[in-house]
Amino acid sequence: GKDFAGLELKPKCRNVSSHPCRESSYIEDSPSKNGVISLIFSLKEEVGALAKVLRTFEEKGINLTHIESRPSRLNKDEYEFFINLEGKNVPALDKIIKSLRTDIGATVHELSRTKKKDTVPWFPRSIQELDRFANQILSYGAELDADHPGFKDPVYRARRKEFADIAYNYRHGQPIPRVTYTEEEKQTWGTVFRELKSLYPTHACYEHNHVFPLLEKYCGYREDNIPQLEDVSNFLQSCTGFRLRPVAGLLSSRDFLAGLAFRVFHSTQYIRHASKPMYTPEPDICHELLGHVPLFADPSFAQFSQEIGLASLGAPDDFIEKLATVYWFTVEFGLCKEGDSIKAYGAGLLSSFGELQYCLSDKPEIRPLALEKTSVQEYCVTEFQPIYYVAESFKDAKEKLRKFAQTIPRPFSVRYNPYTQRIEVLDNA
Ligand code: HBI
Ligand code: NLE
Ligand code: FE
Repeated sequence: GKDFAGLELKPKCRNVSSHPCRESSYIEDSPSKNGVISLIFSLKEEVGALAKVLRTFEEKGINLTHIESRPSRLNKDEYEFFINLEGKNVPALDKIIKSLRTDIGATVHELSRTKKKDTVPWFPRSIQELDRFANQILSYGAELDADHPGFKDPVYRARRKEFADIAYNYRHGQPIPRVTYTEEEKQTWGTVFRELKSLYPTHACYEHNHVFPLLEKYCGYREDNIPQLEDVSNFLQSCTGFRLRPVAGLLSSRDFLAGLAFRVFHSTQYIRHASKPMYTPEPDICHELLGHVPLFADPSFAQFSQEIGLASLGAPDDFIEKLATVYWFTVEFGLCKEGDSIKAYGAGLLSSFGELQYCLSDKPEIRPLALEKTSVQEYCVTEFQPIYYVAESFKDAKEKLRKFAQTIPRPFSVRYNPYTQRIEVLDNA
């Protein structure tokens, strides 16, 4: 089961987890779900007539999931059969229907037929529906749990449970509960803050350096103070409409990306273990506040982030995985050009004073952002990245993302209505 103490690390290689609502179609009350095909056919009453028909299905390897019979009302010497079958092998089915009609002389009515690709995974339509994600925290492999510096520390585990409870109980619209951080936690923050602040002027992108002083001025960003999510969320709302909501741990990529469509960023509130301030594979409050928040205050970057989220809504699993990879190599670990130099804008870099130095050294490989390739690049989530992708600008990254999003096989398009805070679905079918 789940470890609500939250000592769960990212899986080594991330993938899309199943969603409780995954099985339901977005077209509610659709008569036929998940590629189920229903047929009625009628046959003259005759020994072995039905067996002959069934053999045809058997030969083509089609699985029947339901069968009923009744005497025909129209033709007294006929029987009608109502069947459901799994719509996997559609070409074979077309042949069968033809053969039933011509070789056996059956009358066949197709009651319904939906192709599997028409079934769209559930996604939230209103900002309040993000409350449904609260209990969908991923649990991880035992090997990673055992690696975690806090794994054997009962005080740390108990503390993580307190943070998890805040997130589980949170509902959209409430103020984010304020936390009194311990002396040890403040010390950890202080170390991370001090080290990073000395690197930002040379290593962080322009936008990050532009916003940082505002966070110091308005949100209590200081070496001796861990800012409160509520204050930061209010600040972000006034800049770009982005808001934070507390989360107990890692969400599935699908859920996490869906939040971005509403300009909602799921933020952890706990801090990394004191023994390893330089780098942690998990998101923590340092990562969210120092890495992500400054960029969500930038309008162009905020829009880029939201568009990844919009592209993800109702997308098939393989596409979610690609978008999560794009997110990884941009929002988390992106580099960008600035004149003749290269700077970091990825939050995973801007929150790790180990990796921030490493990423601009001559050790890693650097490639231009190209989403067909970037979206399928494998990566490891527990070590410094061996490869980084460089964007020309946020505007350029956004244009590339838009082109890429057009390749999603979706029978509809979406847009966000900020007045109602709802997703509007435009049917393209
Ligand atoms: N969940 N809480 C949280 N924070 C993240 O940064 C996060 C996540 N779930 C998935 C995820 N990141 C990545 O898979 C992205 O690639 C989407
Ligand atoms: N490695 C980052 C850090 O130490 O802050 C966190 C990355 C979270 C994806
Ligand atoms: Fe992150």
